[in-house]
Amino acid sequence: MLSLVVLTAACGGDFPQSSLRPQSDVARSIDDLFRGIFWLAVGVFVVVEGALLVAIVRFRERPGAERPKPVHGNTALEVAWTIVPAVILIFIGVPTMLTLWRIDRPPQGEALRVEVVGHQWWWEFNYPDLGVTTANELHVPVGHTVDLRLRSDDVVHSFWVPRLAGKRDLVPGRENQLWFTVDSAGVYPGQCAEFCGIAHALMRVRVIAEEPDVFERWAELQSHDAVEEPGGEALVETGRSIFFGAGGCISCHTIRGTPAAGVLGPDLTHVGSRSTIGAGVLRNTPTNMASWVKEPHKVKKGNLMLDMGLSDEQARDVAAYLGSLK
Ligand code: HEC
Ligand SMILES: [Cu+2]
Repeated sequence: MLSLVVLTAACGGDFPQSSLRPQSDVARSIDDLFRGIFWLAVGVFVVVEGALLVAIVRFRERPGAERPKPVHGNTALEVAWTIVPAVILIFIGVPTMLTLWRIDRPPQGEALRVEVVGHQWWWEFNYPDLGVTTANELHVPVGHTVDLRLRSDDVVHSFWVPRLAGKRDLVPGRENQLWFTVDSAGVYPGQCAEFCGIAHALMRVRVIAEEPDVFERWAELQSHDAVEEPGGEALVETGRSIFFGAGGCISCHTIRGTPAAGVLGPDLTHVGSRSTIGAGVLRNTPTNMASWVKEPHKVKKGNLMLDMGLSDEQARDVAAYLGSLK
């Protein structure tokens, strides 16, 4: 009894990354397929194990019983156990192929195009029709199909948000496609699902699904250049001058509307509006931002950002500047 309690305790909870709680059209068709095959398998299990139990009980050896007659060469039996599994395979194969074709064809109707670029170890998202570039947090409108075009900048990665779709690889030199339509607003976590180097386990992604009007407001804000309000807070001012000067940050990062145009790291134009830092390893708070810019490798081992040797004060000021980029 106690062990049962312990065992089933693992089954409670929210399961934000369970493919058994689908939240999109594509995820649901995969889940339907899974459930159909699962119940078919349960049927096969019950029949086979039932027959086994009957055989064990009815035909077990009894004192004085005759030796049983061998079934070798029984044509009817052999034909039956060839045909029955073939029929079962048809019941598995046909729905599987239909589902694969359905999710493999291009999205039907209007779809929002997003280019997804995999980098060691973060995600770049470009919305070519909206003029938006962001990282690690993919905003999508609820009820609208999104058409993801996936590429890689370095090695093979795999985009996997279990509640929204199956895995899709990002392969250098080719473009893959993945689409889905999210059912309801919420945050759907996922992660890279193809080993891609030392920080692979820390290459997380969040899909933030919003009602269309909320999404439109977000896209509108994100499409603007960074707002460099003159005469901001003193910390922000100092932070900005470190970012564009001694910090050396502009060799790798872009802040649209400023001279910063580096492309090795995530676009930071609106980094203050993201909820996490470093592909989901930290919540985006001033303190966390300061520890990230001061010692990125303490936070995320092996990542490709350079430690620019900032002091605690400099890191705090740069964090204040980045936090102001909403
Ligand atoms: C050698 C190139 C390089 C330099 C120089 C560099 N960075 Fe980065 N930065 C990166 C890379 C690559 C990442 C992505 C790390 C990851 O998540 O794996 C990153 C990530 C970040 C992030 C997190 C962004 C997000 O959305 O998760 C911030 C903030 C940041 N850098 C700020 C800075 C600041 C401030 C400086 C200057 C002190 C700086 N960077 C210097 C390459 C660089
Ligand atoms: Cu990976």
